[in-house]
Amino acid sequence: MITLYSYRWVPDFARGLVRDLRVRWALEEAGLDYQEWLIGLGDDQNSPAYRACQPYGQVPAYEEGGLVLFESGAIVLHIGEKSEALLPAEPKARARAICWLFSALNTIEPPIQRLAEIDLFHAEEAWAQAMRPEAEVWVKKRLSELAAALGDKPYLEGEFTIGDLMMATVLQILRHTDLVAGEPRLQAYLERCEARPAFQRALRDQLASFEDQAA
Ligand SMILES: N[C@@H](CCC(=O)N[C@@H](CS)C(=O)NCC(=O)O)C(=O)O
Repeated sequence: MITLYSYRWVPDFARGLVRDLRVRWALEEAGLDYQEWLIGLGDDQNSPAYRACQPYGQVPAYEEGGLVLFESGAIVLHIGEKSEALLPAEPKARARAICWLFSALNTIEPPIQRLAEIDLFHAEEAWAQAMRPEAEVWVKKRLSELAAALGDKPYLEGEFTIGDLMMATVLQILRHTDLVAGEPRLQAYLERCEARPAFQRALRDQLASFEDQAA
């Protein structure tokens, strides 16, 4: 049985964004069952047992038959290798899908994460207010370039892959802004990804895990 480590509770602004959602979504697309192992912020993250799974005390972590993985990109790639619903079998198409997975994590997520940290954690601080305009310029530049690469295709390579899964979850980090809406093709792309039944199940289950604990 696959075990997915995620948080028992997070503040409202993070619900639906915590990166275990990427893993839940991949598992749903692949049709694989899993069990949740919910950890608390603080002591559980810092316990030696959890650090053995995830060296930085973050989520997600993943265990399957004695294999322990961390980093959402590595986990989603591992799941992708089990299902052509996520990674095409044809070698060039497969390599392109992996290319987009890395692009989401290495080129698109860093400027988006920087802007989100300014807005969500440091909005009142002078250094953040000074940096924000430049941070937004970089996000807009990358979104515009991404929209151009997407063009009129439904997904980045035509068919849905792990590259789209990761890109959509990265774009979601901007949900507190109107920056994605500023690129209508990207907005439609994100809505297309989010309309997938597998995404809806993954989101429902992440949110339910928080609600269960609050009950
Ligand atoms: N690069 C990691 C980032 C994981 C990450 O940032 N997880 C957040 C939740 S979305 C977390 O656990 N933050 C708490 C911390 O860093 O201590 C991945 O993609 O898995």
